[in-house]
Amino acid sequence: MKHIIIGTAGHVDHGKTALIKALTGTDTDRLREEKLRGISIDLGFAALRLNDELTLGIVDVPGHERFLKNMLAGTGGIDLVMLIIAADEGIMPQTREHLAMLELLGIQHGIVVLSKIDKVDNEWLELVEEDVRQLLSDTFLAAAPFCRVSAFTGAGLEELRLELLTEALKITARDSSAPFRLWIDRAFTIKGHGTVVTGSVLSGSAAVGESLQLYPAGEMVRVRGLESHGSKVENINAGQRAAINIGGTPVAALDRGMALSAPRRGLVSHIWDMIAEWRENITSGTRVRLHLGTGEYLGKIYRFKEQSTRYMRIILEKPLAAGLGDRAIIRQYSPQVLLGGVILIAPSKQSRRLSESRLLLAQALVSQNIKEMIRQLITDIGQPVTTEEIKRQMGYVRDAVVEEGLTSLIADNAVILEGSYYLTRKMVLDWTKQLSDIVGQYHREHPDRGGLSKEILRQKLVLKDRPFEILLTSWQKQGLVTIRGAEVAMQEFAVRHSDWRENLLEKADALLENIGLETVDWKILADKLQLSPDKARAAQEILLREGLLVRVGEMHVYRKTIQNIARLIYDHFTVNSTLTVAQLRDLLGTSRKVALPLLEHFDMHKYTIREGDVRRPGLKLEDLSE
Ligand SMILES: Nc1nc2c(ncn2[C@@H]2O[C@H](COP(=O)(O)OP(=O)(O)O)[C@@H](O)[C@H]2O)c(=O)[nH]1
Ligand SMILES: [Mg+2]
Repeated sequence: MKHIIIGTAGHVDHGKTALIKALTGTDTDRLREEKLRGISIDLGFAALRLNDELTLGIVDVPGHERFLKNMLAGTGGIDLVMLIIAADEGIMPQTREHLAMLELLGIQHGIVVLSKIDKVDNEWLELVEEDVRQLLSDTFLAAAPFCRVSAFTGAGLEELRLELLTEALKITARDSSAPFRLWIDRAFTIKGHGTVVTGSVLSGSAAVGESLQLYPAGEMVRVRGLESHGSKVENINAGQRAAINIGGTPVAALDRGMALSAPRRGLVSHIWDMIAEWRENITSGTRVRLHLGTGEYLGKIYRFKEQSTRYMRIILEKPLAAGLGDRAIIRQYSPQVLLGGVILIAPSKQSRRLSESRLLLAQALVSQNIKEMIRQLITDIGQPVTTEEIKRQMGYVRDAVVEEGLTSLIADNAVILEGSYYLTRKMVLDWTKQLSDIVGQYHREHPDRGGLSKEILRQKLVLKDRPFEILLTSWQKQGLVTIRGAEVAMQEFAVRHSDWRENLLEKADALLENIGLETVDWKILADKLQLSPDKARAAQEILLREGLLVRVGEMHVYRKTIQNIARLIYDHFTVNSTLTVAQLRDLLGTSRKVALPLLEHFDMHKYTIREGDVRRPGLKLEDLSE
């Protein structure tokens, strides 16, 4: 069973509603006010069963310019349009305006209907048709079939039915296996049943019992029941009109313009970047109305720095839930002149410039190159990203299409899969280069340290936790880095560093053996070990950390020297009961300036105990007896 949604379009009073009634028996003017005034105000709905295989959902729109907002709400979801022009009046302002909107919305199929032919003679009819063909000559309707009908006499209705069938068969049905999406056009309560919303199913399908996400708020709702054209059904599919019972959600919380969507699809934002096609001159800061799906959104449009008006940004007064590639109409706020049509790219980033990746994404979008869209989307996101997130940001494209694209990009080596994250090859190369720059510089500045803290590295690379861990593991596997505890070192450095360190520790004792009470600063190390100042400072840090050098006051004293002095003190106490600073000074043949911090060091390590001006033997000193 194929499902197609058709819409009417055309100037007010040109016989749209009468024609739908003649075709289907349904009067789509449901409102009392519509009946009273004899004019369509809001959308009307009807079904036309053409054969067992094909039922058309019909959306009848108002033609009056005051209700253009409603016309747009109805036209957003149609596959095929009937452009209706009254034979007696011919082309009128809304004939042109509707035609322009249909073009901007990217509608591709249509039938031209000359209505009320009972009111004119043949000669006149030829003239009008000539006019209309001229108007349509460079539009999507240039080669569309023409039908001449009268809703009153029934003339031409059979031919029209036939044309509808022929055209509907030509149209590729909307994708029922894509993610579900429906723009809400009405919401009401049915006593004892709860809240019902209606709309045209743009893509996907939904079944009773399923959960859908209500945008823009994002809450989950459950499908309690489904109807299409007044009959209960278990499923609804793309291209069908649907009434969905969503139970407890209060009607007051619902509005035309909201959407029901497969969970986690599309994005919600107040600010969107878009590709524009303008029919008027546009200035930055213009207050506008954006019409997308069944909704109308007020906002202002802005130019990007150094960009033409081909790409612009819109800042809306309320959040818009949309997907990559959604088409919308833009009208001036007041008077409500049609300004142009846009294709949404993505919610805006901070910068007032259009980034190169976003520009490339836009170009791929216009040329409908799915593979390139995916590649540029990943680049534009700028972080390693999961399939789930790519699908969400690709809008309402079928999962399999996204998966195919990714597989093919991987085969081309344009995209790389690390863990469950995708990133472009260029991103990997860029991050790897940044890694060696950042960690390399750290090693140069801190040759004594084993490596850079992981967390600092993550922040410098501007990566999220999970993706960072995954990249790091991959770098480790490639032998690029070594990870020790919470530190990362370039493998090269780590190897060199540890060899050098081992070597230093081995040689140190022999070199410092006779150093005595001299402070071992980096200059001595540079001299004795033939090191550059940087390396010598590094060596000093390592020796201090490993305990080969001991900080005593401002001196760095060799460990064995300290042990020798402790020995001297031990010997001293075998014949004396106290030790003074002056005595130690004389014992060592040094100055008071050196003896005092030495004694303090021994106090601290419990070799001596201070009592006023003298020291007595401490507990630790016992260890030296043997
Ligand atoms: N003579 C004639 N009048 C028609 C025909 N179709 C519609 N009308 C009249 O034209 C007026 C507008 O019709 P309607 O269907 O409401 O136009 P809409 O605004 O395009 O929906 C009404 O008064 C209709 O009775 C037709 O085929 N022949
Ligand atoms: Mg009407």
